[in-house]
Amino acid sequence: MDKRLVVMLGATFTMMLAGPVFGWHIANDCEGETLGGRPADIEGVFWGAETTLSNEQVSTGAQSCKFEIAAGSEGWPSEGGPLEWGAIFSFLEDVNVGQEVWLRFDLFIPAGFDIWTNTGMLKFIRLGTRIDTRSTGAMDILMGVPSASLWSADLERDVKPPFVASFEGAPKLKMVGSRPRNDVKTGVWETYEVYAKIGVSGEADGGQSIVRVWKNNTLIANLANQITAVDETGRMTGLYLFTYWNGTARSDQHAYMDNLFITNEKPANIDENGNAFIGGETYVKESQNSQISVITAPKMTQLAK
Ligand SMILES: [Ca+2]
Repeated sequence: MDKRLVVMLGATFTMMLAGPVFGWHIANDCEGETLGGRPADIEGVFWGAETTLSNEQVSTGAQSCKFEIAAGSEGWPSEGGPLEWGAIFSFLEDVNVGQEVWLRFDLFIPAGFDIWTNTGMLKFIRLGTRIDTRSTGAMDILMGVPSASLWSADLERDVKPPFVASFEGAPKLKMVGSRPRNDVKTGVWETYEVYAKIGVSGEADGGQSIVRVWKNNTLIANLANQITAVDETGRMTGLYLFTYWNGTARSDQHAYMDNLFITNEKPANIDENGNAFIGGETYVKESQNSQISVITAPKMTQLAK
């Protein structure tokens, strides 16, 4: 059979299996409404009870979203809520196995912010996941507590990374970025971006799943062995920003978020490694020699001979 025909049939069959993907995006710049008030919950967006529109620090326009948590709070009280710390953005359509999602936002962490929890990790960027029958927790990007040592299964040693990735559906810590180069900087706006392709096995293991993390447009993790689903009905359902503080906050804390963008459509921008990403302006330039937690896929062997 003609080689090109095989490739075309393969592509058509894949499209039929996956079905058409509805392109969507979510954008939120924290503008409008009432300065000092809590932004309104709309269309799958749920703001923590302690969120206000602020002009104390601004990335775009005249306002940002200020997240607050009081000393002694869990942020999302385990006795049943309501959510206090952070926000939830439901995707406009679930991101199923084989599909992709990109998200990016600006974050301002003030000087003195206490990155501390009783697990050694502060919940930060959380992608909610489920299968047909139940929740499978979040695909988490967490801030590493500076004083805590964490066990890396990939490296088989204790490490102190600035960020950690772990999928609650199959927990295993993966290091994201390196200290001090990629540490959370205080008193300045920084930009975070995450890409995920959903799958039950990693690209590096012949599957589809991969997670990438950029900080200030620099790739700080390329996790090609990160699984994101426990079976073929797996999907991502939304972004949970912060939301829960393990062991409760030791003192009052706040942070500012602005310029959020989430999309399932491949962005036109390409990073310096050739990966599609949202990209755009940043306030901080990461070092050109930024160390990346790279877990590479094996070189593709020629498909058709
Ligand atoms: Ca804004």
